[in-house]
Amino acid sequence: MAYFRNLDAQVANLLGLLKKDQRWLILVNADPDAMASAMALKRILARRVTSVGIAYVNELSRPDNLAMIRLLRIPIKKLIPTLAAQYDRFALVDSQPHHHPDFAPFEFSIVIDHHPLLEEYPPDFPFYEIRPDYGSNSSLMTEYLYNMGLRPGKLLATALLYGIKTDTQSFERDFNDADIKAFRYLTKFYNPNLLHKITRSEFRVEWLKYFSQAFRKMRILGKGLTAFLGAVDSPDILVILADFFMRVHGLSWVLMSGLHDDKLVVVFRGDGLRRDMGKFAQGLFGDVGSAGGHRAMARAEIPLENIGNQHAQQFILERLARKRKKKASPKPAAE
Ligand SMILES: [Mn+2]
Repeated sequence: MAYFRNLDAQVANLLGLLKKDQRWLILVNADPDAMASAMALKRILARRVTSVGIAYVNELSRPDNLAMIRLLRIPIKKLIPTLAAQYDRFALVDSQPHHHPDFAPFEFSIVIDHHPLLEEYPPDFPFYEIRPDYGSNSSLMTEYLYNMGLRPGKLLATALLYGIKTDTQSFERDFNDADIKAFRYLTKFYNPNLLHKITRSEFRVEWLKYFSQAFRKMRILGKGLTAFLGAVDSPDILVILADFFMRVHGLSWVLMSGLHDDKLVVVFRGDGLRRDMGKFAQGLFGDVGSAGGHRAMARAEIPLENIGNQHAQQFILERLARKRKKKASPKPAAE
């Protein structure tokens, strides 16, 4: 019994598309799983065609993504028309063409993905494999490498392992047996120090000033923590900080707020066990702005004109206090 499922028929179809004089460009909406998948496909295409490039369509700013590109030497470039003009065949991994407007102009010969299939976008490509039951596209690519007798080198194995790790949130989210098998298989080839370095690249130097602000301004309210940061360069920093403080033992919810684009942005994070953050956000700010989300994460955005002359921090604290008082006071006895 082979370790992975047999892909002889698919591999024959895939190889049937390749010709020596072709120049292939692999497109991605870059995240770790997509970049690892592109590296794997490049490995498959290399030496069978004239050249293989990798291009991304989104903004790349997450530190772990940047660390991955640098440490695993991923030759990825921003997609621009002059770059696309150098290629005559196009492939897409970890995405489908309707996922991003910049994919629309291309005619894809290969699509390998694990996102859901939508009825209104039936796949119609010379080669495709779309498997929504897979937790990560990297697992799918690992199966292809294995079936083609291609042993992943240290850098590729580390990339694929990180792809599986991020997409399955270290197997805390949906995954199947192939994801587990691929993960175990790749551990024979990867470099643990590289993986550790990429995993721990979580913050940017420019963000550290916000950490010191948050430590100075934070208030503990029972099992919760809140901090108002004033103006922030990007609301993303509120998300980073909220996730960071959720790692403190004993806290069950965190509320990080700041001002951006004439709005008060409030990011909610919870442990998903007690309070429902979506309802919490709705109850606190639903009357003055957009507010909502899931059990463990939510967000509110309040136009500053809805706050009036009040200081934003005061506005939040008063609403929190009102909520706590309401919760603490016993129900009035029936008359
Ligand atoms: Mn993916």
